[in-house]
Amino acid sequence: MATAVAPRLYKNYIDGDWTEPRGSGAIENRNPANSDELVGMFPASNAEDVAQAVQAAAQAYRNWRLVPAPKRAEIIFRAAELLVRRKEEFARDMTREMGKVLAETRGDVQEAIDMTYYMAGEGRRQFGKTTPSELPDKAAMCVRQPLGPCGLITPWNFPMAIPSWKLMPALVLGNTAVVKPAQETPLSVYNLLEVLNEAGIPRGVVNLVSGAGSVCGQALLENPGIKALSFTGSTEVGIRVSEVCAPLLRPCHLELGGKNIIVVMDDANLDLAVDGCIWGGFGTTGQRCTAASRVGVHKRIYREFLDRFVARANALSVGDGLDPLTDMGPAISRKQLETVIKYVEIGKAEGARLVAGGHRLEGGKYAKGWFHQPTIFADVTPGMRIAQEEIFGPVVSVIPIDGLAEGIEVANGVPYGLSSAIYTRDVNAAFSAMRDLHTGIVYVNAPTIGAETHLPFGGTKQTGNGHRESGDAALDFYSEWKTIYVDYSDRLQRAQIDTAGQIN
Ligand code: UN1
Repeated sequence: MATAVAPRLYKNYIDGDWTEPRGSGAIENRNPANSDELVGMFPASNAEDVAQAVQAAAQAYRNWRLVPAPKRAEIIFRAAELLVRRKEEFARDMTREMGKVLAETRGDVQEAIDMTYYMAGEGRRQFGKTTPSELPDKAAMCVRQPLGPCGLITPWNFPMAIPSWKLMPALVLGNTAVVKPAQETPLSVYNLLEVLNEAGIPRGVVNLVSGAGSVCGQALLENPGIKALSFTGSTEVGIRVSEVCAPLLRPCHLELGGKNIIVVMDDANLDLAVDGCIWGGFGTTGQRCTAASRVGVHKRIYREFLDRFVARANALSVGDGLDPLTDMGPAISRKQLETVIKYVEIGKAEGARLVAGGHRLEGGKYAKGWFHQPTIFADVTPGMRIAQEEIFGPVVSVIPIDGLAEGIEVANGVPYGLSSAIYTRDVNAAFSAMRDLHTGIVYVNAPTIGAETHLPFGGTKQTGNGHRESGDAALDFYSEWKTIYVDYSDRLQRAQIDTAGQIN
């Protein structure tokens, strides 16, 4: 049944006010588990809205950069406390707009809480360096300084966690920000900004403009007032983002695709490995950049592993993420579901053996949503498209391997390098894998998902452009070093030329 009450109309958040968009029209936010449910109507912001938000961020930057970092941190700390208080409400909102199960949306809000507390702590840890100068009566030091208004373009799969990864380090360092959320999941970013507002963030320090990537995202990207840009999304769009940033010489952080693998060795604890492959492959309906979309299994245990893996996948309960009995929710959209269906066809045509799932779920409780069965292909060869390309859905390719060397070769033989994992009880194999897996994140005896906020997050090769977010690595992206020399000798001292400080 269609919603009877008028849907709530959301606004942008610009210069401390919930602001009517200038762009005409609005974008529907519908529940992917039930397309009849309209979660809300969100602004279809245009370049004018974006310009207004960037202007507010530029204006606010003048004062915010001068607020002492521990004071900035107090506001961020209060925001974390408000997130704790509203966790359940925000998790429910997120399941309704994004589809993943409640346990996972609670985890997503928790990840935002963790990052917010962590960055609040950083407010009292903005240590620079001091070092003796090579000349007498001269001091030398360096301090972090903020960059200015940052443009943050965030994805739909971690609708609150990833925006917090970008926002909190930017803010604590004294930057201001304009956030453009994915058009599928603006409500979670709206909720995040609501708590920052309530926590007392000054006007203009954070701004939110909702809209389509092609209009609103593009305008944010092209606005010269933006001094640093962070984008999480596809490799294809990421390349375009970096092309726009390059001639502006604007720092740009990209977090892009993945084709992550779990390598299961013949000495692995098989129950543990199967648990990990189910969680890594089908958690978040496979819609994580870190999802384990490939599993490389040692030939000696291949059959046994496959039997157990298939049985567990078939037993997963697919449905509405708000139902506590659901293990796996829908795809985010019809388009994403169509991509999954397309790749299942590709896999079959390539000669991979379909051993679980393979179909869209329709009718009954599935009639109004974008549901797909957990799907496993066996006997996949490493060069097949289903083993090379990011699918972003519940499809796992199982590849037989004959030992560690081949496992690592297969693992590294893809264009991406985000996350990888190995299950083994052999310490030599584990340490070799830790050294040789060419990914930004490596797990031993745990699946490819589950990164924690206080460590660097990001990947090699086509997964990014060398930067990392999360952890203290985030501080490096959202600041630049300023080196300061103070000469208190009262005379001209020439570095590298004068030798007054020399012994002898
Ligand atoms: C993503 O998939 O884009 O490590 C982020 C994880 C989560 C974050 C995933 N903490 O799986």
